[in-house]
Amino acid sequence: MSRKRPPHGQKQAQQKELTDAAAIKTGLVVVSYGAKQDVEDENGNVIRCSSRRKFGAVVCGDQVTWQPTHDNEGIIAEVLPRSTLLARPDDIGRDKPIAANISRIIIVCTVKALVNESYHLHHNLIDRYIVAAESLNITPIIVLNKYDLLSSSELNKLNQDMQIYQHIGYELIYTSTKQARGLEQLTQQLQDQTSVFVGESGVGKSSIIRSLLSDHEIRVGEVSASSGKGKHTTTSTNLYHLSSGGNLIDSPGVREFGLSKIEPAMLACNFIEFRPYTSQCKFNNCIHKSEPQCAVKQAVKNGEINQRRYDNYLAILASLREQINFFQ
Ligand SMILES: Nc1nc2c(ncn2[C@@H]2O[C@H](COP(=O)(O)OP(=O)(O)O)[C@@H](O)[C@H]2O)c(=O)[nH]1
Ligand SMILES: [Mg+2]
Ligand SMILES: [Zn+2]
Repeated sequence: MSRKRPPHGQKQAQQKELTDAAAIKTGLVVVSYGAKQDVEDENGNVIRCSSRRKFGAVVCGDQVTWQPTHDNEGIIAEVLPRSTLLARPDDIGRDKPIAANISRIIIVCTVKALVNESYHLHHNLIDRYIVAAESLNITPIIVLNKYDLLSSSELNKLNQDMQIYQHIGYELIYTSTKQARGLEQLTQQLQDQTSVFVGESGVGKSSIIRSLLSDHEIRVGEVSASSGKGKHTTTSTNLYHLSSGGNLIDSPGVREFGLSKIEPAMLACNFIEFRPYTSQCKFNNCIHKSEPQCAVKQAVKNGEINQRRYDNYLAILASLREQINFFQ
């Protein structure tokens, strides 16, 4: 399909004709290709729609109103208010929206990444994802996939390392799509929620989602995705329905997560186990780094706050400050 814009003057004539201006319908965006979206109507039919530029990005999970056009497509009339918006930074540090109205964030990591020599990088990544989720007021769930690849001694080490997350209150689920392990436990957490799966490429996000869906849902998603100007599920963000209730969003674009909106002074609130201590610091603008009489640092010393989580706090704090210097 040509991407050329119509020459000046023809634009008006080429604008899509609405069938009936009064026929405004509601719908849910199930695939977003940038300027076009697939919108699911109340009867489960999927309609290709265009959106006007003034809306900015219209993304998976958006609730919209739309009007049918004569060519069996539609035009999005309005994007309804969002409860949450997940974004990632683009090349120049601006937030690029990925998915809307999310109520669950599933952080996926592979067990191997957490036992190899670069495991601390992956712990840092998990903590970054947790911060991003907490900053949206969403409690994340940690999924450790490819359980089948782990030896029993590796499992022992991993169990010990990861206990901290369960200790501070996060759900931790070991999964294997090869052995169908952990999938029921995960499904329970996804019930009636709109969940987005985040994590590095290759950790098994799409595989897990496919294992949770019925054949029907996978087919519907694939047909819809393959009609999208040659794009397919590896480049577009897709929303699928769980047969037991709830939506799953698979996105290739959430390897990195937008932490850019977080003020350095507010970072500690997103480390939930720091919260009981932050109000006890001597200075109320304490960033828990080098200030005297800092209750958070004292709690680390006392072993009440995990040292590794605190180290990751400092690393994320430093990266937020770098971002600020870089983009100002
Ligand atoms: N051994 C093993 N491999 C898996 C598992 N889950 C996914 N994979 C493989 O990991 C690779 C990447 O999976 P994919 O779902 O595309 O990852 P994504 O990039 O996170 O969506 C594929 O080759 C999958 O077959 C698992 O539980 N165990
Ligand atoms: Mg994928
Ligand atoms: Zn402090």
